Amino acid sequence: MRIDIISIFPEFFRALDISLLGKARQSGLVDVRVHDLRDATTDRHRTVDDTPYGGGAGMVMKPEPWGITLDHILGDRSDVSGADAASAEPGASGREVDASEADAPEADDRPIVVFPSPAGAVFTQSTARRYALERHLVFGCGRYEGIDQRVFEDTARRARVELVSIGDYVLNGGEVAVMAMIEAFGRLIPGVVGNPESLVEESHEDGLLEYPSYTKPASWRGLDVPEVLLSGHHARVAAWRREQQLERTRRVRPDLLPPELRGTDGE
Ligand code: 6GU
Repeated sequence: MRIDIISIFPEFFRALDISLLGKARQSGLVDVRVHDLRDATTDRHRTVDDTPYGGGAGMVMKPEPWGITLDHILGDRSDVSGADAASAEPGASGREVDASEADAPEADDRPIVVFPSPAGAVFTQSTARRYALERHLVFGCGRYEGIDQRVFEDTARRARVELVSIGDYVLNGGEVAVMAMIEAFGRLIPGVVGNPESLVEESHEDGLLEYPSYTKPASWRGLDVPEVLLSGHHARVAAWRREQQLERTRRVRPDLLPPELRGTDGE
């Protein structure tokens, strides 16, 4: 998988050299390239922002450095310029298509360009599963009050554009959000985690929160590991864990449960 990241704080992503994804990069499974948006500026001050048309507080990121950087990452625009880009779809190009191809349009293999934004759709485990199977992801980290809207429109001419939020709170920029997203989907890339079974038993994969875990010693500071876990009775352990998952999810995240499992005595 190839991952490109555009940011005015490229040093931020040095953390990707370590840990799980660092190993995946060394093994050649993942190719991460970080781009400094300011490298695409031409003025002495390497300006990436300007005042908003129509007035208002804050600054808006200028379109030109974004266009130059995205052109570099996505390739030049020869495939969409000239001929009408909107008609560049299977069957509209004048070449012959057989019936099966015309009936079932092929999967969209264009890169996904993700713009982290509190105004985006919320990133979930299902988004992570989807990204983990992509061939090429690009992350465009905005700062200030946002990016000139035309950048999204121009990018959508040659890529799948997604505005994505990591939750209902406001960050100063997209960098931390992108790190969170990469951490979530990176471990789901086939081959990155040694034991794929460790992925299926955790929070959110089955729609419930994780059950509590214990290790030795069996008694610590007067606190005992639940008896059932010492029993060696696999069916009873599995039932206890399921009950714990349900209880925990009911208490802290009832919104994750289907209504019939929700109960009435939440906190
Ligand atoms: Cl993706 N970006 C910013 N700036 N703030 C956020 C966010 C993203 N997700 C939640 N808050």
